[in-house]
Amino acid sequence: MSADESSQATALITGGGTGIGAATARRLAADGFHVVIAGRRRERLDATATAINVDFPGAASVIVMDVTSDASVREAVAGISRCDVLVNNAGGALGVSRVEDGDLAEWQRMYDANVLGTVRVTQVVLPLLRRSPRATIVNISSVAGESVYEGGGGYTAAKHGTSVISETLRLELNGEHVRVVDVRPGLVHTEEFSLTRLHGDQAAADKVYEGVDRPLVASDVAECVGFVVGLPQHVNIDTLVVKPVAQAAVHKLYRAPIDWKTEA
Ligand code: 8X3
Repeated sequence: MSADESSQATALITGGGTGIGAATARRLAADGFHVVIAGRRRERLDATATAINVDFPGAASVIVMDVTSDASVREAVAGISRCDVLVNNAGGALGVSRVEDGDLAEWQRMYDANVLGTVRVTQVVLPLLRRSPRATIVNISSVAGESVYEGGGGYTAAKHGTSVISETLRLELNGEHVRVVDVRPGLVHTEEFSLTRLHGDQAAADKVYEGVDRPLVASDVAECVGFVVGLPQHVNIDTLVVKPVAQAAVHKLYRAPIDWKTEA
């Protein structure tokens, strides 16, 4: 990062190459942040940064980071001299098996990314955040961090872990100026979430959203992140649960058209 960039408020977004992470990077860039987009896949990171830089010249840079690796996180964060906002977004779901036949390797990977990844990045970035008057940690959890459903055990266990970290950290940082926000989205139609969870089965991934009139999209969640970050520093939204209107509860999904009384 150049000297110029370090004078600008900076947001680090993990899992920033696609989906909610990429949309959040775009939203925070629009709000005047320099956004450091972190993730494993350089091509995706570059494509996202390039698109953001077209609209907000110079706003985005990329950093290759695997949140499941101590060395990778340390090396990546060593290249950052300023961080005002950390968005721990990297994570995701693998599989929909029942507890009795869940693939423990998948459970392990979900725990590593959603739980330990969040902790690992937070530990390394916290010293930078503490120097910022806008210090904010936004953890992207899920409604799976507060509810459970059949076939969701591995993911719900991991996301409960993510949410519990937010709650614990907020207690531990009490007395400091650092905000800790847990964002819990429900059904969000992104390119990769369900496809990854369902091991690349596009037809099965499409079925997740079938008939749902206006599931959330990544930019809806990004809007929520922009909102919580943009509030005055003394205002901490502890938990922000956001679902599409069609999803009244994690298992209550309306799969038919809704009369919106207005154009889409
Ligand atoms: C994704 C929401 O309902 O698939 O975080 O668990 S759900």
